[in-house]
Amino acid sequence: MGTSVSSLHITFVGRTNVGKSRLVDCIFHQKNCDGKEFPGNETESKTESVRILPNGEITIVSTVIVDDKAELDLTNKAFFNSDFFILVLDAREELFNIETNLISYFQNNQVPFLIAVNKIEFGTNPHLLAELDALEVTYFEVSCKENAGLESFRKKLIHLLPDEKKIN
Ligand SMILES: Nc1nc2c(ncn2[C@@H]2O[C@H](COP(=O)(O)OP(=O)(O)OP(=O)(O)O)[C@@H](O)[C@H]2O)c(=O)[nH]1
Ligand SMILES: [Mg+2]
Repeated sequence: MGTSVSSLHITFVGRTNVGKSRLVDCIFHQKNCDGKEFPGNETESKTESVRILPNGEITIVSTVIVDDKAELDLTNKAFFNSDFFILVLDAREELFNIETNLISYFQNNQVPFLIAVNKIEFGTNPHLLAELDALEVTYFEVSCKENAGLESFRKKLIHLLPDEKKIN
């Protein structure tokens, strides 16, 4: 049984256009995973409050954009202050340095994180999966557009949330 705390902060991080905002919608608002088009393409990182479970406490969810030239900025306290990270990848791509560096950072600092490999209806790049396997990370293959893999992803996320912050 967890104590109820209102400060859980989850950060969705990934390149622009990978589907971070849509994944937030699917996981927390249970919308926009219905095959319809979704406008997408914001240009700024943002933060909102959601309820992760019915009657749950407020959870803060941020989406943070990284690009291929981004460096891992360890002085960015606001970013690293998060309780849980979700790295969102496009199933057609391979890892960029920033993503590999983020994964190493999470692993070396025992930061809880999950990886969502999104847009799998286009086919998944076998090199990407080989890279993820080599790094021994847990990843979920999902499609926000086709509503695939999202329920298992959501269950795993809730299961992995830090114990002391877990919602009753
Ligand atoms: N085909 C397909 N399109 C998707 C999927 N998930 C998201 N999209 C589309 O990809 C585009 C970008 O989605 P967003 O959720 O806005 O991506 P984002 O990572 O938040 O983008 P930024 O905020 O610009 O960094 C939108 O047109 C979405 O509808 C998916 O699983 N399949
Ligand atoms: Mg977005």
